[in-house]
Order: sequence, then C-alpha cells, then structure tokens
Amino acid sequence: MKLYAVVGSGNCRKVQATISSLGLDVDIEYLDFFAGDLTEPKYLALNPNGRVPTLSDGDFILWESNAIMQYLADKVPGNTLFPQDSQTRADINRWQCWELAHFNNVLAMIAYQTVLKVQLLKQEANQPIVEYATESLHEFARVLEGHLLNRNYMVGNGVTLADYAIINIEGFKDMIPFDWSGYPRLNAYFDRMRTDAHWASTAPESPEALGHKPSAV
Ligand SMILES: N[C@@H](CCC(=O)N[C@@H](CS)C(=O)NCC(=O)O)C(=O)O
Repeated sequence: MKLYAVVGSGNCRKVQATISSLGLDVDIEYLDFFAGDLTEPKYLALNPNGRVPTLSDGDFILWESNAIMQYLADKVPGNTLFPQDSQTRADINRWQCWELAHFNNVLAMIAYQTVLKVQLLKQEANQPIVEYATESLHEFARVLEGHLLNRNYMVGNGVTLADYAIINIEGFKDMIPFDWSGYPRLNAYFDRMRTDAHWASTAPESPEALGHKPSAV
C-alpha cells in the first residue's frame, strides 16, 4: 500500500498515526504542496480534489482521511483503534463525522485565515470569516468540553481513531487567536494526546518543513 501525503498536514498526520499504531507496512510518498504536486494531472487522476491524503491498495484508490483510517484499521484483526463491536464503531464514526463537519472545519478556517494566509501567502485574514468561525468554534468546543467530563479519550478507555481524528490540527490549536481558557478539559485532552508516541512521530521536523518534500525521503 502507498499513502500520498504532505508533511505536517493534519489530515495526513491522523492517517500516519493510525498506520504507526497498527504497525502496518505502508509506503509514504510525500508530495510538495509548494511545488504544485497536488495539481499535477498524474495526482489529480488519483484524487480529483487535489488534496491529501490518498491511499492506494493495488488498484483500489481511497481518499478522505477518515475513510482511509477505517479501511486500514479493518486490515488488522483484533485492533483496539476501531474494534468490531457495532456500537463502539458507530460512536467512533460519529466523532469522526463531527470533527470533519464541525469542530475541525471551523478550527481549520481560523488557522487558514489567521496563520497560513498571513504568514505564507502574505495576505490579510478575512475578518467576517474569522468572526463566524470563532463563534462556531466556541459552540463546538463547549460540546467537546462537556464530553470530556470524567473521560480521557473520546470513546472508551483508550486511544481510538476518534482521538487521532479530533486532534488532527493540534499543531495550529495554540497559534490561532482563540481564547481556549474556558475549556480546561479540552486543553488537558489535547496536551495528553500530544504525548501519544504514534501521534508525536508524525510531527514535522520544523515549521519550515511544512508542505515541503522531505529531502531525506
Ligand atoms: N476531507 C478531506 C480534506 C483533505 C484536505 O483538505 N487536505 C489538505 C491538507 S490537510 C489539502 O490537501 N490541502 C491542499 C489544498 O487545499 O490545496 C480529508 O479528510 O481527507
């Protein structure tokens, strides 16, 4: 199997942490975002969205990070990241849907507007978008804070796919202009998950490495 990825991409990191945790043998081909690798016809033929990650397993091509995580987990019998019990799977799937549609959707909007756009593209943030996303992020942060009462993980008593999905853009969490002080359990959860060895192994070597092809790979 091969995973097409970009260094530091949250959606790639959550798949890479899954691969590491499952101990799967997957080649990782890094694409250079800044060199335009994602819009090359060769890559668009695999993923017409021009986004990462994309998995190839023989002739089977799969994009959407949460779908890839579930597909990979199902290759390892008895794994605890995405167990067989149908209610546990539905619960994990629920949080993966929620992070994608809600929590990380607006967190990513703020990160793009206030960090990436300003620092990399040297453009100004679109303030109405930032205001809308900030209000929404407070709404979703309250949900997460409530869920984390008396629990260390999103589902059950250990790390599951839901956790790698929820934290996927933790690298930007403390860079954005957002007041997290009202969410102590959420903050403690992110700090705890940051120490997960599989997650930590997916971090870019430096902020400058973000988006570039690693020279040693
Ligand atoms: N819903 C998709 C989102 C993929 C996505 O937006 N990936 C980002 C990197 S985290 C990307 O490829 N961005 C490139 C671009 O927007 O041009 C998934 O979960 O895989």
